[in-house]
Amino acid sequence: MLDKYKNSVVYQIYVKSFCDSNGDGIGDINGIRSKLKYIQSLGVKYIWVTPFFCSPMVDNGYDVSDYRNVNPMFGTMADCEAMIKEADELGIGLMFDMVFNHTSNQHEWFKRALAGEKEYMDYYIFRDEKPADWTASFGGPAWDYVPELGKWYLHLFAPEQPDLNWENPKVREELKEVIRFWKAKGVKGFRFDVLNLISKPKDFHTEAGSGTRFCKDGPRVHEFIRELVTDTGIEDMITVGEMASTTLDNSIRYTQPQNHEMSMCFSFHHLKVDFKDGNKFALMSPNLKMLRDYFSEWQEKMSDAGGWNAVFWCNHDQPRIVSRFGDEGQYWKQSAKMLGTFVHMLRGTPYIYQGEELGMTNAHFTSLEEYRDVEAINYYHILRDSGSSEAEALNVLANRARDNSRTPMQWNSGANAGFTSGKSWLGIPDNFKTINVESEEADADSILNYYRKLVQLRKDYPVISEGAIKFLDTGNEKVFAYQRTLDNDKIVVICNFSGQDETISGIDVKGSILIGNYSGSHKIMRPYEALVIKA
Ligand code: TEU
Ligand code: CA
Repeated sequence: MLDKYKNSVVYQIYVKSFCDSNGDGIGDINGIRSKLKYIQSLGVKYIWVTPFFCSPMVDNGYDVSDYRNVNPMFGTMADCEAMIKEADELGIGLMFDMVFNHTSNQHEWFKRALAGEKEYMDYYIFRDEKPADWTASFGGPAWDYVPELGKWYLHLFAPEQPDLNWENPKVREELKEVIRFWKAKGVKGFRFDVLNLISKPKDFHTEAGSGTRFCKDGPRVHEFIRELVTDTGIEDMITVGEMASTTLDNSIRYTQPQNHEMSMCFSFHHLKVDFKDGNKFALMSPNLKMLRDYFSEWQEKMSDAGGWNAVFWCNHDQPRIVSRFGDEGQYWKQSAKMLGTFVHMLRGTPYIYQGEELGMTNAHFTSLEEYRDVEAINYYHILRDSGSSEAEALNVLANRARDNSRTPMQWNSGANAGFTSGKSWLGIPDNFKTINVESEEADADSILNYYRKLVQLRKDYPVISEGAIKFLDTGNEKVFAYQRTLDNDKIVVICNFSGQDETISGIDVKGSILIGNYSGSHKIMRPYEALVIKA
């Protein structure tokens, strides 16, 4: 069953920013339907659609107020059913995004809890006393007081996102019903939001600190996931758990097929190598040694243990990778292709985030008013309150804000990049005039056409989809290399993560070039050069 995914690639769509079909400046389901043929042309097998369910949109849909109804902002249930059907006819399975760690505070369950109904108070995590001064992911306290009840409730994210109490069997049954509902409608897989936070510690740590840190990989997390998967019969579907700050040992357990938990999981250690002192909102250049060591350890040990990685650079929470680890200037095309090659030749299931296949960049916003994300706006004020100047705070946001990945998909060089005929909910970087689907379709050497080749190689070569992996020593910290082997087949992947010529040693492989981002091959690795050699 897992094998179905070993040669697949998943395309992630952030609904609000993909394509607007009705001119209100907001992406929607019918916009996705209008682009299904484009998505099919990439060669991907699944589409992960971020939440479009009823929500007050405090966290852009990750605050769900009704799991079984479509937010009118994005369309109707009929539109949703048509999207599932039309994608299926094109051989593409839909993966819906289940936010089961918390609901919106506008969910019926939380409203009834606030009204003092004991049954529904037990759907959430209320305490008479505040257990500790935990901080929430978006800043501020993680425990909020409800005077009418004389109790505190836990929210690891925004105050409008109260955490669900998974210890309560009624909560688990409610969520299983949601899965069964969408499975019956033909959904082919699920992404589970912050899945490793659902099992809270028996006794809440009293020390202060990040609430998430105290709740990750909790005591019953594996039991709860296995129960959710087996009771809803989704073992044979593609499932992926987003695992905030998880460990390698847990990732192995989450994804070993015999455990009936997830097909695969997202971990984020590779996207923290530019966090100064582990702080997302403190800038430093990426530590390439840490980056390589992370991939080497996780890829090899997950492979040895029979686990399975989701492999990716981008999503709707992360800055654009070409701006972050690549180059927006002279080596824009080469660096975007190198980053794509590095991920797509790895062992695991690759994810392409909308616009990554074009080399879309960060937003380059220059004022707070341009930002929309709750996390970005909160941290602007946190930075200013802790002494940063406006310019320093805006520079941090320009590099780290989640809005960077949420600017509209750039379809063409026309008004609003072809995203909407109205006023876009979020700004669009000026480079849409050259970085867009239409111009890259016309360029045989574009990043778009290079990504199409990467996706096809995974289908054509079992050594890529199934092979063992071993990282190689290049004698140069800025140049990563690994080999993939399967029976007598072997490929060697060499990627230069720097913008300079780099020499390597110790790698002497003869063979044909399967794919590369420069013509021919040289003794040295050119700036951001990627080379895949079929030995
Ligand atoms: O993200 C989980 C999470 O930890 C994010 O806060 C992310 O790691 C962080 O923003 C990176 O700096 C998931 C969803 O992907 C995110 O969009 C939601 O805001 C969050 O959960 C709460 O549902
Ligand atoms: Ca719309």
